[in-house]
Amino acid sequence: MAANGNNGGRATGPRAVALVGPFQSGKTTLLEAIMARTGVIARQGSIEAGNTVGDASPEARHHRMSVELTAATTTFMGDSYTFLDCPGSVEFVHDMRAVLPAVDTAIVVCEMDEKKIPQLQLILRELEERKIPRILFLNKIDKADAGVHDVLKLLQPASRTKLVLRQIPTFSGDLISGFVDLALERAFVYKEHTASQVVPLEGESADREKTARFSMLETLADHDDELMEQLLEDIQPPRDKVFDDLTHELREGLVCPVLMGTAVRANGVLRLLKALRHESPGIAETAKRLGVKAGNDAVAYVLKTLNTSHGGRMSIARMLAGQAGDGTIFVTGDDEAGRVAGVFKLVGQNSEKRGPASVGETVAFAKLDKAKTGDTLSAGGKQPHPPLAKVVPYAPVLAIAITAKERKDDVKLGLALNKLAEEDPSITIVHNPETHEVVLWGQGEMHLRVATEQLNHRYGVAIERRQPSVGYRETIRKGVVQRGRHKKQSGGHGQYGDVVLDIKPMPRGSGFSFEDKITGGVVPRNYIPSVEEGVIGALNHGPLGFPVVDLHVALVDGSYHTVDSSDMAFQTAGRIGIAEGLPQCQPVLLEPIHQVEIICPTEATAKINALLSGRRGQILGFDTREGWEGWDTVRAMMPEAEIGDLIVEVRSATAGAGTFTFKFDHMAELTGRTADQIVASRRAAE
Ligand SMILES: Nc1nc2c(ncn2[C@@H]2O[C@H](COP(=O)(O)OP(=O)(O)OP(=O)(O)O)[C@@H](O)[C@H]2O)c(=O)[nH]1
Ligand SMILES: [Mg+2]
Repeated sequence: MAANGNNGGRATGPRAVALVGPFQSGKTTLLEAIMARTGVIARQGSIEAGNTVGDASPEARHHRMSVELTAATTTFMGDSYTFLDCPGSVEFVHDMRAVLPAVDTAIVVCEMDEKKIPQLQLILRELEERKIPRILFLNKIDKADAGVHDVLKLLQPASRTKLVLRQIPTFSGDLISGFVDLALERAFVYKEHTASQVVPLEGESADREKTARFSMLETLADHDDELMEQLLEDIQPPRDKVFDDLTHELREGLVCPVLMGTAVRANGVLRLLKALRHESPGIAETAKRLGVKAGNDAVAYVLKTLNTSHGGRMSIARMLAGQAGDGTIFVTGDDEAGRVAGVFKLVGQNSEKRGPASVGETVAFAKLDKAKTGDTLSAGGKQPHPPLAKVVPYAPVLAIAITAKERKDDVKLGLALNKLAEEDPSITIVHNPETHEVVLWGQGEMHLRVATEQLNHRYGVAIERRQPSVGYRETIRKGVVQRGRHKKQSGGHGQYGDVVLDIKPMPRGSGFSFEDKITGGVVPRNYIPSVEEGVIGALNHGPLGFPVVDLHVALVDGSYHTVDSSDMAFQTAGRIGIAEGLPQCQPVLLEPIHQVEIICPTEATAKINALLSGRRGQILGFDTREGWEGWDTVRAMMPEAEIGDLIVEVRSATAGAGTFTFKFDHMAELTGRTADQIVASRRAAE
């Protein structure tokens, strides 16, 4: 078929294949099975035993889940494959999203679990939008029952592309004991950790095979008129034609085939590898999809940059054109990314030094000190290659304030945080100048927990974490005219400043303004800026303990002393005027209110509404989410204090699929018990 660019044969060159799918569906176990099947490891390890190739970091082992990308290169029937095992948790989704642009195919590992369908839908969306050919691998068939017949009914709603069931299970009693491959028309029984055995296709299985094969062919015929005619005329299409169609339609993204198996026993793995070998596209198609241009000696895309614990930086990258090895100087945009000092083949955390990398290969380059996750690297040629993909991280949803446990680590912490954010752009670091807090923003509780663990394990900085402070303010409800007098006469040079301030509340959002209403020079010109400075200083800390906003202060009167007056003295007078005036102005607390937009599967909308109302949210409305069947968008106004851990509850109400964005809207008065508590705890902290 012309579509693959190499005359109908298999794709050539080293492949890159992403293992993606909902949380805990068995991706890392499947990687393990593939490594065992292709002879990289002698025996298949397990998540439970903590001895898998993937998830080898202390954080992943400890939490028994993937918390970052694992890359592993192997050979199958003479071809090289790098598998990129991505975390399934939505909190670590950026590691998956950054990998996808450069892969040839994604294997989407999923389960017969209704609860995981929205998550599956999110992942398939991403693949559909990036036009990445994808194969579903229905895992944990060992746990499935007869309900498995409804595979497509369960899974199809998650995919906008038509699914084609390539295999059907066969049973021994109630247990699934094997499968029929509908393209090969051959029956297999599963054998543990070894190739399935071919058995005669007969009896009830043969009948089911006929029906299932017919519906597979019908789906393929949607894009092949000749096949449609053959079906209508009851002609058996030749096997080669069926394979050609499967290949073509997978590569073009017209269909998404579904295979099945049991990763823990390596069942179904060989057929999956064969489907990859024969049907999935290769580097030629991927380079074309990405728009790789001629003109550079080498082009590569950085799937992930990481700083290893022994200090060096490793960049996992796929070669999309040319060749690169020791000494290659890569640029990214107009900046130098660094000079390659070591090319490594990766099998999880094992790295093996090797020669130069050529097109299609996925390797780790050492010492590209400025390469970041998602960068396009190029070498040679007149101009740097333009960026091949842009993966904008999702906005963070949860924050913690952190400090180094020991003061001496402050500088180290700053450096480590920068590295962390370069590895994982879905982390952001914000310095709050008002509270002097370092606030770490991320995608969820586990994401932030792992980030602090990494700061400790990899960078040697022990961390203390706190709730970040809410941006409370205060304002006044009525005005006052207040004198502020500063007078000190203790021998020698005295201090004298005297002002009268007219303090007035202003509408919400107007901030602060200062006005000079002095007539007749009762306060000399040159001291007026000092008065303003003193006023501003005092407003940083109002009677309730917070910065004061939305007020107008006019300097209306005062007096001075020819010898004792000074800038300092007038500053102090201004400060005293405010400090004594504000308590008489009925100060009131203001809290930030944000506009929040939550997206969730429709069945969770009622729960989300209740959740928001329970957190002092004011629902503005809800709608179906445009372009997303089965999803809603809920909009609400929410106090910042209630958004703090909102994500935790949104995720639990939506089986992990829901999320939100928020932006500041306005400040609102807060009174009553909640306000009293906030003020009391502020006082206690001072
Ligand atoms: N019964 C059964 N359990 C499986 C199978 N594959 C994986 N598991 C189990 O499912 C759990 C999750 O497996 P992982 O391989 O870590 O899943 P994952 O998709 O990599 O998880 P994340 O990367 O954290 O999303 C582990 O307890 C595995 O032992 C399978 O085929 N059958
Ligand atoms: Mg995993």
